[in-house]
Amino acid sequence: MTLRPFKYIWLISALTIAVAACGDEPEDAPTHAGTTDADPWQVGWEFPDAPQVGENTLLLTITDDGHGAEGLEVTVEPWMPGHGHGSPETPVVTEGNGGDYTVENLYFTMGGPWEVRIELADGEVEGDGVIEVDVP
Ligand SMILES: [Cu+2]
Repeated sequence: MTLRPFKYIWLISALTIAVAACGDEPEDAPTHAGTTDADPWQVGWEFPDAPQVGENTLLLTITDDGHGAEGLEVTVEPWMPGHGHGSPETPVVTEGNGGDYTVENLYFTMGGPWEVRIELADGEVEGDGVIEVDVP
């Protein structure tokens, strides 16, 4: 068996560079964002600022088959399933354009795993979805 040390040095260097690249996120990248189903709607969500204990803002983009869903009744409730409690504050939802909705006064009372439960209704159809948030 012939050892070729140079080959291994190269491999280790490549791995180091790959790991460093993973941790090097652009500063303006969304800190917490994702999508969730609220059948028949799809909900894109983003916390413009990292979720925290206290008051938070959450942006929702709700679509129906790729089209912005306007005029929905959107109800949002924070819930901590591990402790079986919600929040004393009621979130305020404001509709923007093209299926965008802003949720303000989304209040987490403590750190840990939370659910943001979302109920959508258009007068005929109802759908609900859950966003899971880990509050530091
Ligand atoms: Cu709790």
